[in-house]
Amino acid sequence: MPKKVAYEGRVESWSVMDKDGKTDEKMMPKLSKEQVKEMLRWMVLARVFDDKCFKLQRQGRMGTYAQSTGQEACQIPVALAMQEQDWVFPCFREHPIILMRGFPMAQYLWYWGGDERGMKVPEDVNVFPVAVPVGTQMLHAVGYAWGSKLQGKDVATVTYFGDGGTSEGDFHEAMNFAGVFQTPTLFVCQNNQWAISVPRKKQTRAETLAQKALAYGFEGIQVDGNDVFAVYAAAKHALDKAHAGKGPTLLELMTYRMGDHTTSDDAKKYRPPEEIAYWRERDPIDRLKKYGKANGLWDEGFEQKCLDDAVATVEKAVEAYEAFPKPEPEDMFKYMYKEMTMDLTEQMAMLKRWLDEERQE
Ligand SMILES: Cc1ncc(C[n+]2csc(CCOP(=O)(O)OP(=O)(O)O)c2C)c(N)n1
Ligand SMILES: [Mg+2]
Repeated sequence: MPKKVAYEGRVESWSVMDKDGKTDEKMMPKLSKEQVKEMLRWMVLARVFDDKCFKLQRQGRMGTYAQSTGQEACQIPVALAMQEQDWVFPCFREHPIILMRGFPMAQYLWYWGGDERGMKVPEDVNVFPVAVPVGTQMLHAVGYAWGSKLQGKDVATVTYFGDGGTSEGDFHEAMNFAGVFQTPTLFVCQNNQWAISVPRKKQTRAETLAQKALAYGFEGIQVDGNDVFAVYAAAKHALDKAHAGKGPTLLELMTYRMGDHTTSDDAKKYRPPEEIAYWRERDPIDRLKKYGKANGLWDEGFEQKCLDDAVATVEKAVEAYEAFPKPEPEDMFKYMYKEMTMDLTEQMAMLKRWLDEERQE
């Protein structure tokens, strides 16, 4: 007799630490005290960096900037779980992981200052350039992982994207390819609830984003993205699998974009204050601090030292960034391709004429 069997399509949801910093010992990943402190230091540095960039933009010292505040726990533990030879394929809100993976801070600021030369990634930094077009980087990550696999190299790739990014064709193509070819890829979806002014519920009718992995034949896990321990445990699990030749994983990290979409946005126009208050209570740094205090890893002295060191590092990088050579307006045409196309040549000539006229007036 044929039977009807309901397809549940449910995914696991992982959390280790509650909003008051209490952990579930059964779920707690193995981490040394020094590793926990390292995560705290990096999260504080990322927050200080973010705050400084916002101010630099407001002072006219930097270009449009996308803040990462509130999403630090989606990134710092992943960097810690990665092996040295692994690669990150970011979108545009991944400052914490990009910096922790060794991208020089002053050079990174150079890029956000509007100069593409900043994205000439140093040879020894396994990070792909920032991808502003939503979704493209996922395909790059899968392609790189597949190439490495064919070459017999033990390399995993980690790609970041947002809840909005899951509506792009690139996401589905990358996920399908990764599933079919079992590439060592970790897909990290930072579900920060909004894609500019579009809420998560308008991206998909599906209950979770994590379950999308099931359709492509691999594991998807929903994770509390403001809980460093849950993110570390899930990333380690996925990366261990990738390195063991067991294919890709999708993590949906539940988090919140605490700031505006970018410095060109005003989120007050579309987000209720209660929602922000709810997430502020779940701030990933505060939660880890509470854990640290209760477990003898955090006190006022340590907090002050973390802050002082972070401010000094960021100020030094800003000074170096502002001393870099400024681009000429023509550079934006020259930089695009190895050889300029006819269109670009014409456009550059037009701009030159216009600038010459301006200078004469
Ligand atoms: C292909 C493409 N379409 C549209 C945009 C404009 N845009 C930039 S960010 C963004 C929303 C992205 O939302 P999400 O993926 O959730 O990432 P988040 O900004 O929340 O981190 C859009 C529509 C773009 N950069 N690229
Ligand atoms: Mg989003």
